[in-house]
Parts: sequence; C-alpha cells; structure tokens
Amino acid sequence: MDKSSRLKVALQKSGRLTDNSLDLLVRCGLKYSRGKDQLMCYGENMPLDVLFVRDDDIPDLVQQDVCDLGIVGLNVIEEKRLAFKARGIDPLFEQLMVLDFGKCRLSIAVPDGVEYEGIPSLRGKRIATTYPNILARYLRQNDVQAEIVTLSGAVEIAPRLGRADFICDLVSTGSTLIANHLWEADTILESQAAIISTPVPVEADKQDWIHRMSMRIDGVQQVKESKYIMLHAPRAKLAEIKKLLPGSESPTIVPLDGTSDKVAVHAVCRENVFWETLESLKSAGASAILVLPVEKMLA
Ligand code: PRT
Ligand code: ZN
Repeated sequence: MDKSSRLKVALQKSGRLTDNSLDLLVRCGLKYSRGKDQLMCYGENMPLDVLFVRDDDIPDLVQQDVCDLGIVGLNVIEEKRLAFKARGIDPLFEQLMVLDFGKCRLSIAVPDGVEYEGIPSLRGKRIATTYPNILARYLRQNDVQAEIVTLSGAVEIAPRLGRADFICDLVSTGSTLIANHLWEADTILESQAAIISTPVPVEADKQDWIHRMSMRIDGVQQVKESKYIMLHAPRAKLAEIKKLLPGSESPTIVPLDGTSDKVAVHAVCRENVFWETLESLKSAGASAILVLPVEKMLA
C-alpha cells in the first residue's frame, strides 16, 4: 500500500482531547511509533497515521483534505462549519460520530451582581467570546441585537477589564466562572468530542478503513459500559430475573446438568451493573452470579 493511500487522522497535539483521542485509536487496535519531531505517529499494524495539531486547525485540515479524519470538540466543529458556510464554502466536512469524552457546554455567563433576566437582557450589550459565529446564530435565532467582542482567549476576564458586559464561554465544572466572579446563565451549545471526515470522496481501500475504524470505535464505546452477567435462576423466576438485567435484550438460557428446575442465564448488559442490581437478582432467586468485563464487541 503506497503512502498516499494511508489514512491521515488529525488529533489535538496537547490539550484536553489528546489523551482520550489517542487512547481511542489504541483501543481500536492501533500500534504506532512516534516521529522524531513528535508531530506525527505512524501506524505499524494498520495504514493509519496521526498528525498532531492545534484543535482549532483540525476542521481546516479535514476540510482541505490534508487529513481524512479528525477528532475535535463539537464547539469547534460548529464554529468552523458556520464560518465556512458564511464564506460560501461547499461541500463541508462531515460529522461521522460523537465520542464519549470532552464534554462541556458553551454558556452565557454574567458578572456577579449584574441583573440578567434571560436572552432579552443581552440586547445592546457587549458579549466577549471565542465563538463569534455560534453566538451570532444564537442572537439571530432569538432576535436580539448585541455587540460580539471576539477574543482569542482569557474571555473570563473581559468583564473585569471593562471590555464586555457578558461572556459566552466553555464551561465544564464551572469553577473558572466562580473564580472570576461570574455565574452561568444560559447554555447555548452542549459539546463533546466528535469525528469529522473529509468532504472529498476517498478511494475504496481508504473508505474501507474508515468504515472499519467507525465500527471499532462504536464497539469500544459500547464495551466501556457493558458487562457480561452469568447466573443461575429458577425456571419459575426467569421472567422476573430477565427484567432486572440492565440494558440487555435477549439473554441466552442454558440448561444445567442434573437439574430441570434451574437454568443458567448469560447476558450482555449495555449499562453498568451495580451492587444493588446483584442484590435484587439474588432476592429474586438468582444464585452463582458472576459479572465480567467485556473486552471487545462488534455488533
Ligand atoms: O492548544 P489548542 O488550541 O489545541 O487547545 P485549546 O486551549 O484551544 O483547547 P483545550 O485543550 O483547552 O480544549 C480542547 C477542547 O476540550 C475544547 O474545544 C472543548 O471541546 C473541550 N473541553 C471540555 C473544554 C473544557 N471541557 C473546558 N472546561 N475546553 C475548555 N474548557 C475550559 C473552560 O472554558 C474554562 O476556561 O477550561 C476551563 C476550566 O473549566 P471549568 O468549568 O471546569 O472551570
Ligand atoms: Zn484551541
């Protein structure tokens, strides 16, 4: 396979998404070696290489077909999508799937002591943000005119510096807002990491790898919460016990040697299994209950 038919994936170089993104590829089977400059990782066992860049550059690299795939927050994806659209760029990169990390929200925050009674309070005010396109859409959708002050960082100090009345910034725990004497008023976008893919049609063998990686990522995300339960159950209690198994569709029922009134039940549970569930199963008559982690899954 020649170099050009290798998949190129853009990941954040150093930040909140870096470890989870690389870990995801490793869980999908990737074994890699790092380039000398640390800017790339080369897949040793699959035709996939990783390019490390700033997260803000990921949508551009995918849009320009420099990379086939990228992992980046929905906040950045949405901001870039709106910016590209405004410039009349078409077709746009595609969003393949959302991932279970990088969760945060883009919210309007208000300085302590300042009155805020919902969106109309923004009318005619200055709002500092690094997400001008998302904020503009929000204001437009709510029919409110306000001044957007676009900053490249340190948005939370803008009100104190007298540069803005409100801010619109990412929040996860909320402690940064509190430390800066701000409170979270309205959420305008829920975000988490996602995979995007090039708008340009890719050749068949690359497409095949994109498909395989999507299936594997799906599997990796599902197994995180999944458990395999095995137990013995009285036949008479089977219906009750099946109902207690969290998130499992149709369990396998296996006869037990030497007894006809008990069976073994095996089930994949798509949700975490807590002690309370085991206690309920036991009360319902189950015995020899085993809960095992699921390592890999392919639907
Ligand atoms: O250098 P580069 O440009 O690549 O990195 P960056 O500094 O732009 O991004 P980085 O690593 O901070 O975040 C990357 C992505 O992680 C974001 O685009 C989001 O999709 C996601 N993410 C998840 C977050 C947060 N949680 C988050 N809390 N991004 C930023 N924050 C900020 C928040 O704005 C606040 O200032 O972290 C601070 C702490 O948040 P609290 O609420 O927990 O105090
Ligand atoms: Zn960034």
